[in-house]
Amino acid sequence: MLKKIAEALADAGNIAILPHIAADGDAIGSSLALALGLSGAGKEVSVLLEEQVPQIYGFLPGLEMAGVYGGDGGKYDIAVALDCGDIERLGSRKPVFEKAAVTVNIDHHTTNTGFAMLDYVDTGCAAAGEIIYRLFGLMGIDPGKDAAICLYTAITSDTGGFRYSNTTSATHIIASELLKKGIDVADISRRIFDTVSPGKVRLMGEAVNSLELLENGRIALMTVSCEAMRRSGAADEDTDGIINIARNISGVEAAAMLREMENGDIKVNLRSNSYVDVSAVASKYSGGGHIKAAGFTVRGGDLGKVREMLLEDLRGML
Ligand SMILES: [Mn+2]
Repeated sequence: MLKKIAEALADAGNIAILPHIAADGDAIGSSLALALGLSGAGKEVSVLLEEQVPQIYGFLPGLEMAGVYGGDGGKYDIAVALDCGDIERLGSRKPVFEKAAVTVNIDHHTTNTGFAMLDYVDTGCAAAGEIIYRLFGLMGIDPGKDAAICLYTAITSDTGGFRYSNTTSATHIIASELLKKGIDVADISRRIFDTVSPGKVRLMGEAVNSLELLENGRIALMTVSCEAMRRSGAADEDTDGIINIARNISGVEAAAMLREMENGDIKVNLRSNSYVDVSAVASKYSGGGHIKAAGFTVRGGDLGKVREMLLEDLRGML
């Protein structure tokens, strides 16, 4: 299937690349890498985003090919959904995808619904970036330093710096190849993992203050209200990774962060450490993800009720 996708891309003239909403390092990194590789092969490529690129990814090469989708609705030979578990993850860009002559879905989420004409889902890959690296191999594209920076960012993001259980021997082999392109690993790592905005630090404080340890410390729950979000002055992207504060507490198996959105929705982030399958919990609420990292959104939910439902699900999985 990946070969089929490689052939379809080789035949296409103009290509749209669509990372998931609230794009993370893997979604943005793999999209920009693919854009760089394909434009180097003479294709006309646009990366259409749902929102502005988070500041921490502002250093990535290829951003000149990316922009926030404005609803103009161009028609593309191929639209590629990247790192998207289902079609709803395209948000307002769904029509762009559906109007394309050929639709492609490249992903690594276990909950992927297979929504394109050409679906390639490899749950054994730690990041969508690994799949893009392989796709380059099939297309005879040699990633230059710029694409290598993007792919390394994608892979290091989704593996938490090669620390999560999704990290495989292949992950390291690909990273090794990327390092041969002369990328500055220390610089990328510092930008991705060690740089925090003042708003994020304050938000961490809010999250820690809300922390509850339940079921003999096996469940950790954090709640961030609209009010707390406003007080901290944090941006949306600053919520990224905060769940790890709860997950990392010794004795915790399942961690959840409930966030009240301005529009009344409740956004839930889930993490587990060894045996709880949080993607199963997320799927129950039409969300998705991976076994140890997943999430879902309850439209117009009540924070207290969502908390109760979720706790019941998590208790049942301990
Ligand atoms: Mn990913």
